[in-house]
Amino acid sequence: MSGRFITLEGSEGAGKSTNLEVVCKTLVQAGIDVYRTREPGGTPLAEALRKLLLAEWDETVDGVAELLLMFAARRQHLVNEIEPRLAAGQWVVCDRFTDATFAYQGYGRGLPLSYIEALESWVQESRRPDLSLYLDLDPKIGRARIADRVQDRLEREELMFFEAVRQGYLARAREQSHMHVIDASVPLAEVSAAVAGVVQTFVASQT
Ligand code: Z5A
Repeated sequence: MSGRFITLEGSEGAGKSTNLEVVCKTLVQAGIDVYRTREPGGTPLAEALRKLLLAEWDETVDGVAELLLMFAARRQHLVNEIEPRLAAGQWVVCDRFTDATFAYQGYGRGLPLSYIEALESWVQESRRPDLSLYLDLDPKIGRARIADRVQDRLEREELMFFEAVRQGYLARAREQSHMHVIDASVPLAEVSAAVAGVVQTFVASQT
């Protein structure tokens, strides 16, 4: 049997890194062989593209150029890591995937969603996440949580950008059945319990 593809999404400060551990631990406890990875990144070339994407430049970074770099990294990651592992029966847990592209480049940057849909079909063929957990948080609260962190090019965007990103995720969650919204404004233990619950229900539905 092929593996399952699970992704975790959220705005900055929503607790993504912390809860990725919870997703992996819940799967391991269920006896599942898990591979953890992230986007942009996940292979040497894709990690190099991540560095370029998050770096500051002495020029405006064009939104379409940013979008194409995201998908170039994604293609490399899919072909060299994600697809072979899923085919071998391993479950892949990925920190962000294409729902992030719809939210950040689509709703945040204002690029036409049709560009992203076309790239999604070309680059990913039929691959889509089987389950995606979106940690939802008011960006003002998220910003406060990561105030002491050195910020990269994307994290330095205005609050308005992150409000649009959040609306993008919520719009997608209304349309896409693979997405589950989790309230990330409550204490971490409660968020993690909700994350573990969704993962356990998903595992039970697959066996
Ligand atoms: N990006 C894109 O634009 N397009 C794409 O297609 C893709 C990505 C795939 C890098 O991603 C950037 O790439 C990202 C989107 C863009 N840019 N932004 N902004 P990333 O995933 O590496 O970036 P990140 O959002 O900064 O990830 P992160 O650090 O893993 O997320 P986090 O949610 O901030 O994680 P955290 O470290 O677990 O939590 C932050 C702090 O909050 C920490 O001190 C926790 O202890 C605290 N926390 C967490 N939960 C709680 C609760 N419930 N209560 C109180 N405090 C909490």
